[in-house]
Amino acid sequence: HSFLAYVLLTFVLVSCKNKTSNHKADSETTTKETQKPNIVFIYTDDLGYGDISAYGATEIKTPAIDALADEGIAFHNAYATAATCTPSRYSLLTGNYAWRKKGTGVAKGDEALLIDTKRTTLPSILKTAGYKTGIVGKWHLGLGDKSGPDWNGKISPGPLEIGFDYSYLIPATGDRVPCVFVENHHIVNLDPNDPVTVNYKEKVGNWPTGKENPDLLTMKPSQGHNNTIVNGISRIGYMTGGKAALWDDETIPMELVDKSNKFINSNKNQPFFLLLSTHDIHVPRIANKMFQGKSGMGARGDVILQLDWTVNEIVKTLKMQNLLNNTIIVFSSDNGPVIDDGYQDQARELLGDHNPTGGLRGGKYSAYNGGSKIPLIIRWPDGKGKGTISNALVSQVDFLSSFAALTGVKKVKEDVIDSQNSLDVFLGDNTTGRTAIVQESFMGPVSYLEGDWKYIEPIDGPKLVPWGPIIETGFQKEPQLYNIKNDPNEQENLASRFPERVKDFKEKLINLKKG
Ligand code: NG6
Ligand code: CA
Repeated sequence: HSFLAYVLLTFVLVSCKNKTSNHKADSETTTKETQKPNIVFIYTDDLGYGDISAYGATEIKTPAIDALADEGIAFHNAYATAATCTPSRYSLLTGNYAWRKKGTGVAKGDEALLIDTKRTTLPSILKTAGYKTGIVGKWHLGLGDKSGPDWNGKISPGPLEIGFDYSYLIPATGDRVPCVFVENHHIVNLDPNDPVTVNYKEKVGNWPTGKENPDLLTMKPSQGHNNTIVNGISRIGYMTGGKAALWDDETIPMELVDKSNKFINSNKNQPFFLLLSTHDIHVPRIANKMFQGKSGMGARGDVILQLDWTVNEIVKTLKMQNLLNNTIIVFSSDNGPVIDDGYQDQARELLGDHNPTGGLRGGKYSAYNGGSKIPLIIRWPDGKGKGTISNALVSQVDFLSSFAALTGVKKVKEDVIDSQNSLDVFLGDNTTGRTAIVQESFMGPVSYLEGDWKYIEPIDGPKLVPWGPIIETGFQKEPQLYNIKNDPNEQENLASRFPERVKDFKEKLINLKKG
């Protein structure tokens, strides 16, 4: 009756289903007993490998997230495909590395949809397998056709055109305009007499900006972020209009939990896939009153507690609906951590002994492991792998093919190049994992990681992220080679001692890039 029974019976069932359709009672029982497992994927923003107590943080407690690790498998050698949001999300949803497609760096807030609607996607695969598919939260993959989103009309194409049945979105990021939610094809609460205008080149309308009216700010920017002020916070990009539709920064997580709960409740009688893509812990870090000052670590710590609250709320809902024993919960992050990401929120001053990367070199944006090595927890129904740690090499790009296999989709189309079926790894049965993975840094070098070794391609550029978060980029004129088993913090460049390996990895990367 369980999830495991589902896995075993999947193929038997597929072949029996047609034959037994005249035995209605039988087939109903069978379907009920072996209903495909729901998937709730909690995708957090900028949460580092060292940011949660389940991964060794001692200065902050994240009990709800830790419970997922206690009841599931915690992966300690897991990677997002990139060190920023847009490319990592592109990979998760398409099963391909984002560097294969131009223009998939950090997307503007009025970018056109970056995923080709004809492409195979994670939600389209699950839809084929009979799932109801929903996304709630941050999108940041562009909306609309090549002229961009029609904010006051039908905003399309978007998630609904690439395989989601339902969407409730922060269109780009919390720090980018427009500061409104988009439900399916429309801005929520938009008054037609007060249309929204968005511009990423020049000021529109007469709303104050951070640059002209710093006196009006409740939180000042440290880098950029000095365009239109919404709720006392100046953002990236200019907007005017849509007053009734503006979100309230302090209740974004509650809004996202509410929409997630509604999606779960209304789809509980059939398999569903929910991608809950949190705003936390991205900037601007505006914790709800419940969490303000609670971490003792300033806003960045407070929104980690708030994220933990979100996880707890979702688990509570699944429990209440009796769905926990047939739901897979995945918890991960889109890229590594950053301390000062553009607002003076005292993240650095109040950090204390907390180490967001868990000691890894670099951070968000970086080619070093701090950029894309992230926490990944999978809680399987029926306690599969309960409480274990896996050191298998895994990449988020593999969820597409692995969930295809899990849900009985036999063939994934050829437009999916990079996603591999790693289901046995995600289940904890295979402890080796992938042979190799590729990592993308922000406007910088791409790395190739195989076994214990990591190669960073030589590209000249600034050593530190130029606008000021104090993070090493990974740019270097010379090739870099690290033994990440003996030297997990990538301190000793061994490239000149192992020229053969450098040559081999360089060629493998060239071949991979050919596709
Ligand atoms: C950067 C922003 C940063 C953040 C990032 C995207 C500045 C100075 N910095 O350009 O605050 O928004 O883009 O983050 O503007 S991500 O997690 O969505 O990739
Ligand atoms: Ca991010």
